[in-house]
Amino acid sequence: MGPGLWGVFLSPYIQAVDELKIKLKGMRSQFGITGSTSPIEFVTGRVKPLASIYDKTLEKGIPFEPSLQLAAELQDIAGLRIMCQFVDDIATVVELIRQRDDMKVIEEKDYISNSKPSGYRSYHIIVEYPVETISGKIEVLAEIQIRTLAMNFWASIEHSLNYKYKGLFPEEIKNRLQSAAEAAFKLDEEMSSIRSEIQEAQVYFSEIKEAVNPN
Ligand code: 0O2
Repeated sequence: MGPGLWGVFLSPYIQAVDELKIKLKGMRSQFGITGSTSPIEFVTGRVKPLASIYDKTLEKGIPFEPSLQLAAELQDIAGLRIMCQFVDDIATVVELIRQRDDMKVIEEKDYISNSKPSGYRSYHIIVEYPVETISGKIEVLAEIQIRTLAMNFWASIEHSLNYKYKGLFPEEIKNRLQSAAEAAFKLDEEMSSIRSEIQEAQVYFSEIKEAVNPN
């Protein structure tokens, strides 16, 4: 397979990630405009690198070539991530996504109620998203991961260690990661319990900012 074919195969995914990033960031700014606190802290997006696509095809035992099978089995070639301050914000964001009619929810995976054995916590939504191309409409799958800042902190560190140790953690690191996951969970609980105080402070500071700089 030459790179040309991969370029053609991946281009609607690039388009989907670009569009979805704008749309999800748009949700965040709309909360800002209406003066309410946003359940979205920040949004990131990426197209899965070819090397990771390759690793996934080995894992799944499918051919490494641009195909309908690959598009159906790798549901996170287009990947979006939404970070929230509080655990409760995740349900709000999930509902906002379910209500949209520019994307269709295909599947939801709740790794918050059921965390992975690694300690990973996050809420995943697979959506079908239509991309308009010069040769017509293409429906692509995209994975939206919704998590708190604490869940994201843990996952990004675990992800880079995973890369370093190729998934084979020494026992001590594995145990430390599990206790770090527990600490992140406790941090989320603590933050939720003082949520109202934090939000009152945020409204107070944004009013001061507004008064000082009305534009
Ligand atoms: P990357 O580098 O983020 O792209 P699948 O592997 O997709 O067939 P599954 O379990 O149905 O199997 O998919 P899942 O778990 O819903 O989504 C996989 C993605 O979730 C991963 O993508 C990670 O982004 C994230 N994830 C899942 N488990 C863990 C974990 O234990 N630690 C961390 N840090 N992230 C996790 P990739 O392709 O594995 O990696």
